[in-house]
Amino acid sequence: MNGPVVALSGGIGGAKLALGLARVLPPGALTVIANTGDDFEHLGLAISPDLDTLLYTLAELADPLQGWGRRDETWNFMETLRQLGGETWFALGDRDLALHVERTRRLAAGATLAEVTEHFRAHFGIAARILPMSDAPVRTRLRTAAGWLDFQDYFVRRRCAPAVGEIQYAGAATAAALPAALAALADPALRAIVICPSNPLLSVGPMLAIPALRSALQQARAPVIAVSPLIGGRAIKGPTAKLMQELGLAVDAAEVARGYAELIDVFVADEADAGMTVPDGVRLVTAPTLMTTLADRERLARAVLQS
Ligand code: FO1
Repeated sequence: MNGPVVALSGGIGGAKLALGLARVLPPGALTVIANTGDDFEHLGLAISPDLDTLLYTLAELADPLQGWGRRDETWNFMETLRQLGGETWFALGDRDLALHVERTRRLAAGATLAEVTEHFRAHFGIAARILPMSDAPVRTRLRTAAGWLDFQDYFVRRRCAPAVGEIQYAGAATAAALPAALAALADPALRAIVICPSNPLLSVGPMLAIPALRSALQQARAPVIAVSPLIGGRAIKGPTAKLMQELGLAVDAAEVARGYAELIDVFVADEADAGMTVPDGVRLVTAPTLMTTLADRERLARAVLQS
């Protein structure tokens, strides 16, 4: 049956399925709620990596290899910054930089993060809605032997090397969920809610740590469908498996499903994990979840919507 779909997504992996969903659904049927726990201020700029990855991916402007940033990029700013002795551990392409400068200007002028994102979505001609999980700051932080680290310091600067003992979503407990996100989740015509295959701990966790978002999923009449970010116990990209191991969690899809237990109706896992167990009340669906090509993204999106 038809009807709107809401997807919860972080950066690269989630954005791939978001694109697949956007391409198989009628224009305007998809709303993506994005993680903002990776956001930070850098070089005086307000940077929202997962919102930007979703904008570029849904605009089909994303760098196909990196997954983040733009494919049509030049690097004069970074090269000159390096020559000037500036901080260059976080790569900002020239075109990407313009978006951060404009977001920073609009925020300083009093716009909300949702308003700025809406402006960029319209500019890129993206049919799907892209909503930050909140306009209030939520910051993922990680406790390591080197002390508590901000997200991008851990993820980019230190390349996820430090062992993590604890993850904190600072601000999530008091952050107001974006009203438009709650409205989308409460839509009686909703066909499905999809938790994209983003890192459960780093990208989905911050969203589910916002009380109103979590309860919106619990109360949703539409089926909640989570897609596994692991295949055969391995992450396609990023530190999911390493983090789960460091936090003493089983490193497999069953653990991910357990983490979502009271929120989801369906768990979509790769055929490699067909024998896995899922919590009571959760239905297991298996499908190829590796998304290398655009056709893969669309195929998985169809499998999710038909699950
Ligand atoms: N990730 C990296 O691994 N290295 C980078 O230099 C980097 C720069 C960057 C710039 C803008 C942006 O929106 C994202 C960027 N990312 C970079 C990715 C980002 O750190 C991650 O995609 C998310 O925070 C995790 O999903």
